[in-house]
Amino acid sequence: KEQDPVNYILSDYQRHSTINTWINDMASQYSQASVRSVGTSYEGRDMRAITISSGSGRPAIVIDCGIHAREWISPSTCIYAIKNLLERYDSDNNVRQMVDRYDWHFLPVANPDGYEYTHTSDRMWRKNRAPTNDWLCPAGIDLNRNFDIFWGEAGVSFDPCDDTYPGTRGFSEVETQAIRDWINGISNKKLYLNIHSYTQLWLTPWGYNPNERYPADYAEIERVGIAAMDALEAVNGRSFVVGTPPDILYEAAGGAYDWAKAVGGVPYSYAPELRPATAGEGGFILDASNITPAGAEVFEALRVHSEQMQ
Ligand code: ING
Ligand code: ZN
Repeated sequence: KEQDPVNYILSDYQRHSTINTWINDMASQYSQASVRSVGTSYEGRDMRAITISSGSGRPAIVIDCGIHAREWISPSTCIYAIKNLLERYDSDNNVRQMVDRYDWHFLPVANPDGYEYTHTSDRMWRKNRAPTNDWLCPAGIDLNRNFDIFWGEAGVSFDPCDDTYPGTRGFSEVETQAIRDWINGISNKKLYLNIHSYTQLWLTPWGYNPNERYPADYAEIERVGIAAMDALEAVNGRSFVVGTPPDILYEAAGGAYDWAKAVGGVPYSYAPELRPATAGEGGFILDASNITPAGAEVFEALRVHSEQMQ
């Protein structure tokens, strides 16, 4: 693993420090890649992002993974995309087009404290590890309920012991502040993905909006999403459903992708739920043999997004 971190990286789910080291390795190996720190988690971990760009003035695609700690297939899929965009740039015309058309910004582990906690203490942890005001449940805010967009209005519990505890106010957490500032610092954004697992959905906006059921440009968001899911399904035969959380899952306010579209100004914004389809297949605890096939099918969806967005 020390000798060949580049090929080791997709063989299993990796620890946060291994992923951060790998990000630096990729940036030192490939001229199109550059690293930046977007912030520091509550427990002091570096939230490290990577940008892939072959020129200047391109529109941007922004993708974060692992905002929920236990959804391990999400960070591995970000890693797959970074690796393939860089390694296939010279040999694959489709990949070259993806990189020549867009600047790609990835944050592979958006919740590093929670992610490490799922490796060391509780595999089913979802939230971050910052303190609450409840001595019975002294830590854990749901970062995907903590964005300041209809904060706390739906799909949350104000009991700090619960998985959907949204904190005491929008953007109370250093991790959501860092994600917000990272997105705000990128210009000309076209696509934002906030990647989760599981149940095989490609969620469209809005997760919650008391003023309108669908954004005004919903038909276009749905069109590209369906085209991307046709390509995803063609890779390994797994089907994904496109739709809004209130229509096909449950409504929830304070989510990253609602904020990215409504306030961050990103026109195409989705919250994918990756494999598996069901709890019976493992749910959040998905065998590592899924890393490469899940990465490959999502990569095809990314290719179609990059080709079809107007
Ligand atoms: N699912 C998402 C969640 O945060 C979601 C689904 C995303 C709903 C965005 C509404 C808005 O609950 C998982 N698995 O976390
Ligand atoms: Zn999630």
